[in-house]
This record gives sequence, structure tokens and C-alpha cells, in this order.
Amino acid sequence: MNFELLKKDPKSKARAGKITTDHGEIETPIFMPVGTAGTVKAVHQRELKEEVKAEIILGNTYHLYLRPGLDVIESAGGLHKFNGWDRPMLTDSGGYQVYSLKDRRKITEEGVRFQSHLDGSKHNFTPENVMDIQRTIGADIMMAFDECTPYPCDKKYAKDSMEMTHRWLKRCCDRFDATAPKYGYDQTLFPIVQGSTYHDLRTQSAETIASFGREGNAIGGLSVGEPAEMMYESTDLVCSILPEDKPRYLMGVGTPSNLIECIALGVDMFDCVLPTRNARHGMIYTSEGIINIKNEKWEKDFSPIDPNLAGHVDMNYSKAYLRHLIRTGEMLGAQIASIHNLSFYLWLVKEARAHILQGDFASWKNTILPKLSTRL
Ligand code: PRF
Repeated sequence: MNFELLKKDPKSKARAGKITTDHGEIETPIFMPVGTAGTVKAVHQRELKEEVKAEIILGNTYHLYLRPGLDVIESAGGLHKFNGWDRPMLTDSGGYQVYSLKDRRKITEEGVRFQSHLDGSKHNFTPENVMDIQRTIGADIMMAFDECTPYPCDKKYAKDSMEMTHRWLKRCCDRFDATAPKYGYDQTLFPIVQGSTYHDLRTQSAETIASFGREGNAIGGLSVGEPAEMMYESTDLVCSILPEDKPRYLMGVGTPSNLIECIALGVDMFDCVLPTRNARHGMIYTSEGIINIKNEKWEKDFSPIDPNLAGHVDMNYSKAYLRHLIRTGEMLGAQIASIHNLSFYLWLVKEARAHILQGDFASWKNTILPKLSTRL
């Protein structure tokens, strides 16, 4: 993998760059649609490419390991072959999914013992086998095995957990470096900064993660219920420590406003379930503001979903029709809404990138931010 830093915004910490992988290029800042089970829910690969213009999608180690299982993925020749997505992919390590299991898991120094949410069967994730599993899934970017602490989190727990995440990282790197990709293309490993909302811990974690010298770095443990201001403060602090010449990935963030604020702090990569999950419930993000499409207000509004987007769904379907589809639980409603929301997220990061390259990101940010959180 290669990262090229192309331009820095003079009035903020925003950057524009380019990541090159064996499956193609990613222009940063970028948003990565989430495809937990090897599919971005309700969206065909063709639409993801041609309409949403996704450059990289996410998969989840936890879900793919449980179903369809490694045997099927390996027999297919890796996840790219299995799901037909031939562009870059990233897999999360399971650190976050296992953390969400709460009563169904036990964390020890060795790793995590957990019960499947599907059938209650018992499994172990360790830093080593999570590297092996991600080698078999075959994502271009693999994530280190970490513990994502909850919010709030007492300092002793946050510190002990962070230190264990650092020891786990050493084990991840040792295993990663001792093994080879299985399918003939390169894979890389991103470590994850933790440390909850404590500035001294965040500083310590960012310094430790940077010292491993991997090709990219991630920021975890944020957007777990803390106020947005605290998330921005930690992100700002960590970005000031992580190396400038490597991509920075803020995990599980966020709303359109979160993306713009964090791009301004120096983040290059984002993922989040919000655009797809909210789409299925009728929450539509547009360049003018946020729409609850179920609202009666849209009953006879035959204008495009978003008049400023040029994609197929925005040119061909009205708010009133989408409202009807979502209200009646039609499958097409989820499809149109998901394609629209993802197209909007990708449009937003592309706009941000264009303004960084043009040198007027900071003033563009001031005009777009109020619109992003307006409720229409
Ligand atoms: N760790 C991992 N995945 C994640 C997170 C994390 O802390 C988050 C936190 N927002 C989202 N996804 N491995």
C-alpha cells in the first residue's frame, strides 16, 4: 500500500491524499460504506461502483467468520472473489463487534472468548487468529485486534485496557509479519489508538501506535456515546501525534457534520452504518438538510430526493414516491434510500476533497455545516 499526501489546507488541518492498493486507488478523504456480512445492505456492487462511486468498502471479521465461515471464503478464493467486489476492501478485526456482545464475552490477556449471537456456540478470538482470519478473508487493509472501551469508562479500566490493546498490537504485528497474503495481492495492517476520553492516555496511545511504524493508523474508542465536542478534542489530539505521511482512519464515525469537522482535524478515512441503517428507517441525508421521509410533509412532494445530486435515484425518484415505498415496507424503498444516502456521503467527501485541493476548504466548511444538520 502507498499513501501520497497531495495537499494541506492552509486554514485547517484538512488534507487531500491518495492511497494505492493492489485493487486500485482511494482518493482521500474518503467514506467507506459498511458491508458487515460481505454486502452493503440493499445495494448491488454495480450501483456501489457506478452510482454511489464507492472506492473501498468494509467487511467484518466477526460476522464473516461466523457466516459463511472461513472454509467457504477460502474456497471462493477470498472475499473479493466471493462477493464480486474487485476494488479495495477493509476488514474490521472483531474488536468492536465482540465488545458489543456485552454479556456474551469474556476478555483476558490471551484474547476474547465469546458466544455467537446466532446459535450461542463458543469461540475464541486472539490477536494471532484474528490476523489469520483476516489473511483468509483477504481484505486489502486488515485491522489490529483491540478492545473498544465504553463511555463513560473509569480511568483505571481505560488505562489497563489501552495497555492490553498495545500488547495485543505487538502480537498482531508479529503474526502479520510472519505470515503471507493468500491470494497474490498485498495486504496491510492498521493499528488502533484507544485511551477513552483521557487526554494523557490518548497521547500515550497515539505515541505508542505511531512507534510501530505501520502503513496507516486508526483511531478507535470514539463515537461510543460521548458528546461530539469530546470526540473532536480526542481526534484533534491524536491527529497531532500520528505521522503526517500515513493515512488516519477514524472508526465508526459518523454523521455528515462529524465527517466535515473531523476532515478539518486531519482525518482521511471514515466508516459508519448511519447512512445505510438510517436509510432503511426513512432518514434521508441531503445537501439541504435531513429529511424524515415518513413525515406527511412529503406526501405530495414530487421533487427529486436531492435536487443537487446527479445520480440515477435522485434524477428518477421523488420524495413522495420514496415516502410511499418506505411507508409500505417495499424492498425498493430500502434500496433507493440506501443508494441515495451513500451517494450523498460520497458526494460530501468528494466536495471536501475538491475544496481542499482548491484551497478554500475552510470557507466551504462554514457554508455547508449549518445545512448538514438542518431538519427539513
Ligand atoms: N475498534 C474497532 N472497530 C471499531 C471501533 C473500535 O474502537 C469503533 C469505535 N467507534 C468502531 N469500530 N476495532
